Amino acid sequence: MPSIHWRKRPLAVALSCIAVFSVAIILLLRSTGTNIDPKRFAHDVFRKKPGPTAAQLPPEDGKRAKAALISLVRNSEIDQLKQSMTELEAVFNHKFNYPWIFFNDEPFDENFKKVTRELTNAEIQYEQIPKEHWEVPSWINKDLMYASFDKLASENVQYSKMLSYHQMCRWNSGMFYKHPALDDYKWYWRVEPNVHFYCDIDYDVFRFMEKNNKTYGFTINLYDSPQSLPTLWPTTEEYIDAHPEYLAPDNSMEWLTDATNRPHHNFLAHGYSACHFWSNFEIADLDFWRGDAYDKYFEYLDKSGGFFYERWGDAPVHSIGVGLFADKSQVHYFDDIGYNHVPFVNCPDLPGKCRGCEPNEFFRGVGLEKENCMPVWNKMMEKAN
Ligand SMILES: Nc1nc2c(ncn2[C@@H]2O[C@H](COP(=O)(O)OP(=O)(O)OP(=O)(O)O)[C@@H](O)[C@H]2O)c(=O)[nH]1
Ligand SMILES: [Mg+2]
Repeated sequence: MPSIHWRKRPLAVALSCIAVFSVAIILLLRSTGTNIDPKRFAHDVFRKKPGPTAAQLPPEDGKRAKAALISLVRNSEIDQLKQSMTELEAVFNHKFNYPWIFFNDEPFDENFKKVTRELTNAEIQYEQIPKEHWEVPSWINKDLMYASFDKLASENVQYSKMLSYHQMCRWNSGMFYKHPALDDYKWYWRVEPNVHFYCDIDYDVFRFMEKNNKTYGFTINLYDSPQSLPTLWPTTEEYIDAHPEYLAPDNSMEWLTDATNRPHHNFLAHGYSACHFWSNFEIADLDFWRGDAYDKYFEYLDKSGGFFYERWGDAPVHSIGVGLFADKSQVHYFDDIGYNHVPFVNCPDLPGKCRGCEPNEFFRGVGLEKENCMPVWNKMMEKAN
C-alpha cells in the first residue's frame, strides 16, 4: 500500500499549491478591482444611490398582492396606450408581472389585442362593460340633459357636450369596481393612454399599500373647474347629513373645504375647495369603493343626476369620497413615482432613477402653477403630523 501512498502525495501537494496560488491570484485581482464584472459594478453603484426605504423594499417572501393594472380605453387609442404600457412595464411591471385588465364599452379588436400582448409577459384580460353599467340611466331626463350640455358649454366646461365623457366619468366614479372581472382583486393601478412614467420603481407598490394600511395613492393634486360641479358639494352635504356615521374620524375635510387658497373656487363650488386627486393615476383599494360609505354615496349622487346635468368628474367624486370616508393617514402621496398626463407632472428628485422630467416640475405650458392644490394638502398633513 505504501507505493500508492507515495504516488498520491505529489498529486496532493500539486493540488494544494494550485489552490493556494488561485486564492492568492483572486485576492490580488480583487484588491486591484480588475475582476469586477462591469455590469455588476454598474449595478452596485446604482444601488448605492437613494432608493426605497426599507419598508418599501420588495418582500423576501415573494408574495404578491391581489392586484391588477387596469385601463378603460378605446380601440382607437392603441398607440397612446402602447406608450403608457411600455413605460409602466419598463419602470415597474416587468419586475412584478401584475396582470393587465382592459375595459371598453365596445369589444376590443384584434389589433388592440395583438399590440398589447407584445408589450408584457403578464396575463391580459379584455373586458367589455355591461350595457347597464354604461348607458345613461333611466331616471335621466334627456331633454334636460342636452339643455344642460349647452349651458355647461357656454361656461367653457371642457368636454361637456360629449355624452361619452359623462358616461366615462360616471363609470369611473361608481361602476368600474362592480365589474365582475375585478371580483377577485383587492388592489388596482389605473392607467390611461398617453401618460408617462419617468422613474424606476423597485418595490411592490401594492404590497406597500397593504403593509402600510393605505387606501388610496395619488401623484397629482389639482383644482377642478368649479363650473363643472356646482351642486356636487351641496349634494354631498345632504348625504353626510343623512349618514354622519360614515365620516372617518380623521377625515380630510380641511382640504375639501379650504377657502383660503382659491376662495372664488370655493364660492362657485358652494363650499367645496375643488381640490382633487387627479384620478387618471390611482393606486387604490377596491374594497374602499365597494364599502357602504362610498358605494351608497355614489348611488346618492347618481340618483341626483349630476353626472349628466352637470359634468361631475370621477376625480372630484373619488376625492371627496376618500377625503370624507377614509382617514387622511390612509391616503398616500407617491412622491417617488414620476408621472405625466398632459399638462401636469409629478417629478421626484431621485438622481439616477428618473429620465425625462425635471425634479419638482409640476406642469408643462404656461401659468398653471395656481392649479396645484398640493400646498393645501401639505398644510393639512403638516398639522396632522
Ligand atoms: N372605451 C372607452 N374609453 C373611454 C371613453 N371615453 C373615455 N375613455 C377612456 O377614459 C379615460 C379618460 O378619458 P380621457 O378622454 O383621457 O379624459 P381626460 O383625461 O379627462 O381628458 P384628456 O385631458 O383629453 O386626456 C381614458 O383612458 C380614455 O381612454 C369611451 O367612450 N369609451
Ligand atoms: Mg386622459
